[in-house]
Parts: sequence; C-alpha cells; structure tokens
Amino acid sequence: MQNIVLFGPPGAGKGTQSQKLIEQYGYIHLSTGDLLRSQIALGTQLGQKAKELMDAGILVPDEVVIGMIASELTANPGAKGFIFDGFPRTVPQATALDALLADHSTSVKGMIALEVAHDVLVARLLNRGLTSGRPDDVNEVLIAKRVDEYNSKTKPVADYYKAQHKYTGIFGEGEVDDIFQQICRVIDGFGR
Ligand code: B4P
Repeated sequence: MQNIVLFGPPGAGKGTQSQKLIEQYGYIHLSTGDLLRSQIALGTQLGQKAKELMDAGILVPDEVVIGMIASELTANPGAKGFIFDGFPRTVPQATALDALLADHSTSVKGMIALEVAHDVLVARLLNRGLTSGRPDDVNEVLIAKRVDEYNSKTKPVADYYKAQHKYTGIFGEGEVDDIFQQICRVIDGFGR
C-alpha cells in the first residue's frame, strides 16, 4: 500500500494537487479539512465545535481528527493507498498516524511538501475567498492566524518526517500541471 502525506501551509495547493493525484493513482483522498466541513454541513455536534475553531483559523483538537482518520482507514480495507491532505498537522497527529497505519500493517511512504512564499499564499486564499464561501478565507487577519498556527504547530511535522528520511520538498509556485508532474516523479520514485 502506498501512503503519501501531502504537506504545506494553508493555500499551498494540497487540495488542488490531491484531486489530480487520486485520478492518476487511484488512491483514496483523506482531507481532514473536507471531513470537518462535511461534519459542519451535517450539523453534527462535532461539526458545530469544529466550526468555531476553523472560522477563527485555529486547529481543531488532535483527538477529533485522529478519530476521523482512524474511522476512514477502517472503512477502506482494500485501498491501494491513501493521500493524506492536511493531516498530520501536529507531531502528536504524526505519531498517531504511524501507529494507526502499523495497526493496518502499513506505513507512510513519504511526505511531499509544497513550498510557497507567504505573500503568494495570502493572495491565493483571498482569491479563493471570493467564491468559496469559506469563512476562514475571507480576510487577511484570519489567514495570518492560520499561517501562525502552521508555523508554530504544523512546521515541526516536517522535521518528524525528515528524521525518518521521508521528506521531499517541491517548489509549489507556478502552473498546477507542472507542480503535479514534479509530485508524480517523486511518487513514481518511491516504487510500489
Ligand atoms: P484545509 O481544508 O486543510 O485547508 P487549507 O490548508 O486552507 O488548504 P487547501 O489544501 O484546501 O487549499 P489549496 O492549498 O489546495 O484546513 C482548513 C481548516 O481545517 C484548518 O485551518 C483547521 O482549522 C482545520 N483542520 C484541517 N485539518 C486539520 C488537522 N489535521 N488538525 C487540526 N485542524 C485541522 O488551495 C488554495 C487555493 O490556491 C485554491 O483557490 C487553489 O485554486 C489555489 N491554487 C492551488 N495551487 C495553485 C497554483 N499552483 N497556482 C495558483 N493557484 C493555486
């Protein structure tokens, strides 16, 4: 099984590239952001609590997202692989993912990190905010809060995978298709 962690700050292109990767490789896409937004849309208690935090640009508690990922892994026993998009976002989430995958006799093959300059991220998110209806995309103060959360809590996750020699950084600016080709080269290099 081929399990890839797609990593990067808010707006780096994780969701965008994930859509193309699932078409190319037939892996299952697990985006904790999408899973949380579907809980919000369903109006569940979990969704209501998550919405307050997400709208403020703050990460939701580790146990919530780890529980969602655990359920998805169990629900997809025959998967060829998973693309983890926006997860893990903290070191405790990364250690939990290793343990969950070990329970399913598999592991993370590699982390692919999209590297994008701060001003480009802000411009992309504000642009998406014009049409996405996402409250966390609408203003620069909220976007700055999300980037702060990324710098303080999420960046250390890259070091976690670097220590395991599983980290590859890719320049995430430019044409979506060019970035996609670079990601495919890295995944193809992992072998099956
Ligand atoms: P997410 O849903 O993961 O959202 P995101 O980081 O904003 O980025 P996304 O990946 O969707 O956007 P993309 O870069 O593809 O998280 C939202 C919130 O949920 C978090 O703030 C947090 O509160 C919570 N959450 C989620 N997971 C969590 C976890 N594990 N733990 C705790 N809390 C969690 O694209 C952005 C824009 O850029 C798009 O408009 C796209 O079209 C554009 N774009 C992409 N690539 C481009 C390119 N090459 N050129 C130009 N534009 C490009």
